[in-house]
Parts: sequence; C-alpha cells; structure tokens
Amino acid sequence: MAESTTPLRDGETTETEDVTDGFNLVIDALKLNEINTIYNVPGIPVTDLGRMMQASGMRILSFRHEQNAGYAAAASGFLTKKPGICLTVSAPGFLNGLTALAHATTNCFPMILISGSSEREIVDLQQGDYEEMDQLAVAKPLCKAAYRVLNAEDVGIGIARAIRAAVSGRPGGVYLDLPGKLFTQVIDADEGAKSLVKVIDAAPSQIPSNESVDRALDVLRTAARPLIILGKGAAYAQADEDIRDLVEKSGIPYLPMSMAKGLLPDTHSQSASAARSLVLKKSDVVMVVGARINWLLSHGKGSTWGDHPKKFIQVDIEPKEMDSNVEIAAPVVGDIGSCVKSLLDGMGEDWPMPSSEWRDEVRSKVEINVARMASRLENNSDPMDFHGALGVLRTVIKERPDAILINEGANTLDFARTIIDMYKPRKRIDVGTWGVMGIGMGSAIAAAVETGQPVLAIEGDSAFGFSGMEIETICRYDLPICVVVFNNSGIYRGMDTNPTGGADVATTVFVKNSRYDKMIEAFGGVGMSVKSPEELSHAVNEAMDSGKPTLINAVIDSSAGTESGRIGNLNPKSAVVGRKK
Ligand code: ADP
Ligand code: TZD
Ligand code: MG
Repeated sequence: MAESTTPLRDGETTETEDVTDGFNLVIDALKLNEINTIYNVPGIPVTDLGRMMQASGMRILSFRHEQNAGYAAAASGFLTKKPGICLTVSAPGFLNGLTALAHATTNCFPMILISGSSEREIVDLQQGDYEEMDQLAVAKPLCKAAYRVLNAEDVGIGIARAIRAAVSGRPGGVYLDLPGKLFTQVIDADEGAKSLVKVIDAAPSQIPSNESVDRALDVLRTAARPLIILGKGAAYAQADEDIRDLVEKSGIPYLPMSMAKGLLPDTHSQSASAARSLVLKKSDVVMVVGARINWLLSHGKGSTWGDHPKKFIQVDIEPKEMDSNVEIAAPVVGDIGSCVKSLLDGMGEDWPMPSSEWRDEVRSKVEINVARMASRLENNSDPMDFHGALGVLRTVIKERPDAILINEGANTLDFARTIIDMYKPRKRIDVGTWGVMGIGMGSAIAAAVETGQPVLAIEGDSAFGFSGMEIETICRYDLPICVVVFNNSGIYRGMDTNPTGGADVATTVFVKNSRYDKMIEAFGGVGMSVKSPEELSHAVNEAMDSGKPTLINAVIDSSAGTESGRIGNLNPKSAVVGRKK
C-alpha cells in the first residue's frame, strides 16, 4: 500500500488515491516475508525499484557486476538459510547474474535472481526491444524453478512461490522474471494488500522414516572401521549441536568437506582431516551427512577409496541423490536436523565406541601428519611460499574464530583448505562444487553484511581478478573485509614461458611485480604490500583490528605452486610431445 508501507518516488503523491502498483507490491511482498537485503546492479527497468526499496528501509547493495551480486546472494543463502536476492536489469544484466544462479543451484544454496525484462509482446514476436531476450526460457534449465509475473495482483503469489521453491527440499536457485510493464501497473491498495502471501513454514521438516533410521543404525553397528563425512549441507542445516552430539556420542572419526569445516573445531580429537587418505581407504562403513559422493569424493570409487569393501549410509533431503554413484546400503532421506535427531534417539545411551585399534590408528596418523606440516608452516622464507604465508593466516583465524574466511584460487585454495583450521560452523566460504573462480568479493561482501563479523578473503591473484572491481563496493560500504592477494604472478605459477620464445608471455602468467594493494588505495581503502610471513602477520592483524577495507598484496614465490593445485590429475594433457607451429 503506497501510503502506509512504502514511500513513493520523488515528486509523487497519491495520498488521496488508495492505490498501489507493481513496484510497491514487490517491496511489500519481500518485506512481508522478512527479506530485507538485496544485492543488485541498477538500470532499466529496475532503477526505481532499487531506490524505492532503499526508501522503504531495505538494505540494497549496489555492485559493479551482476555476477558478484549473484555470488553475494548465493553466499547469503548458505549463511542464513533464507533465499539471497540478486536483482538485475534485463538481458545482459540477467545473463551476468545467471552464472551465480547456476552456481547456487549446483551448491544447493537458496537464492532468487529477480530480473527486470522487456515487454512480452515485443520479445515473443522478436521485434527487437531494448535488451530483448526470452529470459524465462534461458533461465529454466539452469535453476530449480523459474516463474514470470505478468499481473500486479500476482506479485504476492509469484514471490511466495519463488521463496518456497528456493528453500524447501534440496535448496537451490530460482529465477523470477518481472517485465517492465508490471512495475507500473496500478491496482486498488486493498486488493493489493490482500494479494500478498506470507509463506508459512517455507522449508518444512522432512522426518526420516523409522525403518530408514533403524537400518542405518544396524549398518553402523556392524562397522569395524566407521567414518562420518560431513558436507556443506550439514553446515547449511544449522543443526550444529545435534551434529556434534552425533559425532561425539558415536566416537566415530569424521572428515569435514571444505565448507563443513568448523562444524566441530578442526582441532577436535575425532577429526580425521589430516588422515584423509587413510580413512577413505580403510573405512568399512561410511556415513555421509549432507555431502554428495561426487568428484570431490572421487565418486566413492577407485584408488582413493582403496580395496576394502564399503557400505554407505547417506543422510540427505534429496531422495534422488541415493545410489547416484555407489550403492547406498542405508539411505536416510529427510532434513539433516530431523535425521540426526532420530539417529541420536535410536543410538540410545550405550552406543558402543568404535574399536580403540581403529581410533588409535586414525589418531596417530593425524598426529604424524600434523607434526610433519608444523615445521613447514613456520618457515620464514622471503619471498614467501604457500606454507609460510598460510602458517600465519592460520594463527589469525585461530585467534579470531568468529571471522569468516573466504577462499579461492588453485594452490591458494588447496593449501589454505588443509592448513587453516576452522573453529565454528559456516565460517568458510569457498569455490564450491564447481570450483568457481570469482566467488571471492561477492561472498566476502555478503559475509560481512549478513553476519557483521570481520572477513578475511584469501585469494589467488588470478581468482581475485574475476571480482576485483568490487573492492570499490567494499570501500563504498566501508565493510570490515581484509583481502589478501597471494601474488605469485599467475595461474598456478608465474614461471611459465612462451614455448615459441615470441613476444607474448605464457598463457598462465601475469605482469610481474604487480601491486594489487594500489587498487584499493584508489577508493580510499588501506593497501599494503608484504614479502615475509612476519610482515603478512603484522599487516593482517592490523587490518582485522581496524575493521577498515584493506587489500594486502602478499608476494609469493612464483615457483612455489603446482599445476592445477591438488587436482592436476583432472587436467587433460596432450600425448603428443612438442607442438610444431
Ligand atoms: P560438499 O560439497 O560439502 O560435499 P554437497 O554440496 O555435495 O556438499 O552436498 C550437499 C548435500 O546436502 C546435497 O545433496 C543436499 O541435498 C543436501 N542438503 C542440503 N540441505 C540439506 C538439509 N537441510 N537437510 C538434508 N540435506 C540437505
Ligand atoms: N574460470 C572460472 C570461472 N573458474 C575456474 N575454475 C577457471 C576459470 C579455471 N581456473 C581454476 O580452476 S584455478 C584458476 C583458474 C583460472 C586460477 C588459479 O590461479 P590463482 O591461484 O592465481 O588464483 P594459484 O595460487 O596461483 O594457484
Ligand atoms: Mg596465482
């Protein structure tokens, strides 16, 4: 209702007319559903929508590129369990946001991409409208659900459907198409108010059947060498205490996937992170909670898993996930909160611990590997290698466990994931299931905005480049984000040469001696360049204490990395030796 809930645009008054319009209905529908933060890039036909959202008290953050606004929305979905909203203009803005929508869907994060679009009559006859595109058709295969609202009285239903689709069942990305004409459609204010829908119980609990829980516990009871794997679905579920109880009560060693790190502190005595190879190979029963057995777990087969026969128990909200790669002996379908509760109930008070032989074997492997790593983390080489630099950042997080860690790159990602311990749930956001370069600044902004906590973004120099312009956004909103660019002058390494000896440098290298820190200074942020672990530690602590937008150019030995980081085995190489021109 124009008069009461949403201020009007400058110069407009409708005090005497009891009407509302598409603009106001979109805002009222979002607010009714407690959605108050929007990540956007303005332009036709949504410029005024953004202005009016801001005037209505919503927080609307403008980005420099829709992809980054989209990654912010995806990260916000993961952190809050509510759909993160990205708002864009038509065709090119929509397409820029679409990568992030697909990323959200792939990662099971709830997100809604709302895009303005051109007029249906012109688009459907392909008559060449401004930014013409059949956006709904393009979006459909890349997200969980896609809707278009043509009439103002359907705005409430459209937004309700989008919210429910994003968060219920397996969460994911939803597209909502709002043609320009919708915004100016005027309807009676009372009718408008009545048309709004407050979504009740958007993500209803899904209770697992008793049979499935009993079956899972029967399988678990037979285990000689059990293992629990926790995935980012377990982090998303916000069932932190019950998950910790399940792990501790069962006494089973557990392995967190990268974004599940911190569900229990990585220093927990049952953590098998540092004995990953051993537990995957030798375990005989594996209970997977909120993780897919996809490429990140070598599809549950092959040399990674060794030749010990295995039985899998899988806890997931998506029934179709079961048996996707290997046979699941005990599928437990339901939401993780309910499933873990039922498992705990079923375990009773005297659940037998796994044999001390198995626990000790895992524990001693962990201790050996942690000790082996420790000396490497203390090296003070100048320029730094990955271990020296990450050794100090590991301490930063240990001392500031509430800070949120954003992490992307190849070596920069793979080393940081194993080296930096996390202590609390949902404190690590990274490249996700696709290994996307570019999630960095959008995720950092969402983390700061949604949680109010300080953010440390550890970025490969290539990775940073995909969203680097958003440091202006970080400065504009004065967010407590410290970006550390691991500057090894390139992708994987900065040493490659052009095989022809020609003038162009190799395909994987960047300008040598770049000073990324200068970039943030252009926008009033703090820039620092460091070469040694000691300097890095000093700079990061200063940034985290000050809460000021900061970019630290961390010079890393350009020969320290390896091709594709830890996944070089997935990189196809030509069998033909030497290529003639
Ligand atoms: P990771 O990358 O950490 O291994 P994945 O993204 O592969 O994790 O898997 C996450 C899984 O969690 C998905 O299969 C998804 O269906 C599931 N999931 C997400 N939220 C919930 C929830 N609330 N309850 C149960 N399962 C969930
Ligand atoms: N484009 C996108 C969107 N995602 C990708 N994953 C890639 C390209 C390919 N790619 C990787 O998989 S890692 C990477 C690219 C370009 C950059 C690695 O370089 P970096 O990290 O500087 O970020 P390191 O520390 O030098 O290895
Ligand atoms: Mg690099």
